[in-house]
Amino acid sequence: MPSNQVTQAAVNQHEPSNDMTSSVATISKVATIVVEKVNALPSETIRWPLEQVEALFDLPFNDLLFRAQQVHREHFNPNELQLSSLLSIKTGACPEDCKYCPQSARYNTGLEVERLMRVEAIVEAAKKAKHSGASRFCMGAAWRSPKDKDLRVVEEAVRQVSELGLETCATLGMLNSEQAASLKTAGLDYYNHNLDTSEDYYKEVITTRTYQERLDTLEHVRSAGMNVCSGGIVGMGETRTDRAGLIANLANLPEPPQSVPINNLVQVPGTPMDNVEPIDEFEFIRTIAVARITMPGSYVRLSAGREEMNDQMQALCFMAGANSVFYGEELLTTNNASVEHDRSLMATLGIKPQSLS
Ligand code: SAM
Ligand code: DTB
Ligand code: SF4
Repeated sequence: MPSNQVTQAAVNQHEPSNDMTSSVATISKVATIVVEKVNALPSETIRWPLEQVEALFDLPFNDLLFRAQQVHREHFNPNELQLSSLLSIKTGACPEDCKYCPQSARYNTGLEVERLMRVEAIVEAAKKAKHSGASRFCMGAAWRSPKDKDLRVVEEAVRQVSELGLETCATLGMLNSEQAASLKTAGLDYYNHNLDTSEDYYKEVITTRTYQERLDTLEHVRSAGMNVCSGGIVGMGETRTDRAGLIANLANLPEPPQSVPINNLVQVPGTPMDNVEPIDEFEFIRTIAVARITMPGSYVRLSAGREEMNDQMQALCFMAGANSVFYGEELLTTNNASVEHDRSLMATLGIKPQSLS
């Protein structure tokens, strides 16, 4: 409510008085009401207060899944899955210290470092992904942020992959507004940049870039007119409140991300997060369901960690509202569920890959 309406409403509650003392008291009381009302106005719209997201997590499992499935059916065909293929176009030797990541130069994970791939090799991989049935091709680079000369190479790859009739996505680290605009001009459809976890837990996971820097990159991507792909990782030793905080932060962005990857930590020997207590499977499914309910129009992607999940677990994630997966034998540096297995699982469940219209 605009503050002038608040003022009028407040004034109307008070009769004018001839008594001077009482007038001053009245004016001061009105002023107090106005200030209180104005302070109560949110600076931006909070669609999902943390407590409400936590309350969803606390629902009985069947009630939560039923609600998620209802929301899912209102917005999507429940028997369709969006398939995105990933390619690591620049691997390892990353200066950042993300404790989950095998590509950080700070941890000894035995990973083979690879320089930025040539455009022709990237396009070859995209052709294979298309042939396997993917509709989107995501290019990932182990950078803190891209250098301009490297960005030109990625932009050429984006142009050529788009010409194959695939949607394009890239995840290259932090972007400034000029870099976002030039990727948009090259035809990039989606930019992936994850919040990863709650703002509170974030400092336990990454110290070399701030949460605010992540939000700034998302703002640059949104302002450039690209679709935002942003989600996080669970199973890093965070609490349920942290998971609720991550989902609330995503759902309360100026626009919910068009795509929300929910990764289950892939534990890689040599990273500080190897051997953390894995997340309970029902809690993982709950996280998917809460993402679905709070971001009804977004694609929720069952992301890393699928290779370790059995078919029943994946089916429950689809029931909870996941409608996208990473498809192809590899994620960036670790294995994914096999294409053959995914095809057979989709056939068993009567799920069809979403085609580009
Ligand atoms: N370097 C860029 C950046 O961090 O923005 C882009 C690539 S980075 C590997 C993309 C995302 O992969 C991370 O934000 C994180 O959410 C996810 N990721 C990395 N390692 C993972 C792991 N071991 N398990 C699950 N997800 C992981
Ligand atoms: C996302 O949220 N998950 C993908 C993608 N965005 C780039 C990456 C998963 C990486 C898993 C570990 C690896 O293979 O290196
Ligand atoms: Fe680097 Fe990205 Fe891995 Fe962090 S997640 S270490 S920024 S590649």
